[in-house]
Amino acid sequence: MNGMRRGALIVIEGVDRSGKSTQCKKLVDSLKAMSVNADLVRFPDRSTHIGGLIDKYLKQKSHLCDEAIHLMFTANRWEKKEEMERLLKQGVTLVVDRYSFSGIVYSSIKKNMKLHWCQEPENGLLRPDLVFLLTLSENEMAKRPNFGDERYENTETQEKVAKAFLDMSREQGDWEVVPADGTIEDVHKVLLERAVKKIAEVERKSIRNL
Ligand code: DGP
Ligand code: NA
Ligand code: NA
Repeated sequence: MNGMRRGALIVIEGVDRSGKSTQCKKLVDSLKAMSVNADLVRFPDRSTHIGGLIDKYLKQKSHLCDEAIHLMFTANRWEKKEEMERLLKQGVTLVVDRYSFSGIVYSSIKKNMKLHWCQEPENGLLRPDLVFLLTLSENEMAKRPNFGDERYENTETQEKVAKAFLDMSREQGDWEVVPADGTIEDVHKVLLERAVKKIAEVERKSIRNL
């Protein structure tokens, strides 16, 4: 590497309504306030052509078979890879609202979709330096019933998603499971502290792939 410090790739994962989007925004804001160069990325990115197809699928305005939509979500990450890598190399820390792990989890809980098959097209995307998995207790999940009308927004799916994320967290390094029942501020403090440490740790390390 040249003398430049690279940014860190930090991902936040979790079930719907676990507070990911709120925490991602707060993390970026706090990092910026500390003069850390940081940016928010979110998946799916519904603003691209592929993202538009995903949006229609999620709003149940179109049908796609499980394999086809899986590859759409993956392609939506691939189409951002070059830009993300360029920003990281320029020293920008990226805070990412959902990533490949959502891709693998939301697909592999479907009947006839094998975990290995779901994992394969994610290989070669940028490997996060740190993944926060926000978890909710069953009690707290029941208290956040404000589902919208989108495809996966139902209790049965979300329970499967929560379990699949936890199973996945046991097999990976660089994951931090963060109980997210607490207040927005409490959760934020934990994320900020870990993120700041990680940013310093990886600034001279090379960027890896999944
Ligand atoms: P969000 O905008 O974060 O609320 O995500 C929209 C929905 O899409 C949410 O229910 C989770 C789901 N989702 C996110 N990423 C993927 C993915 O890569 N694959 C699949 N199948 N679903 C995903
Ligand atoms: Na959602
Ligand atoms: Na399956």
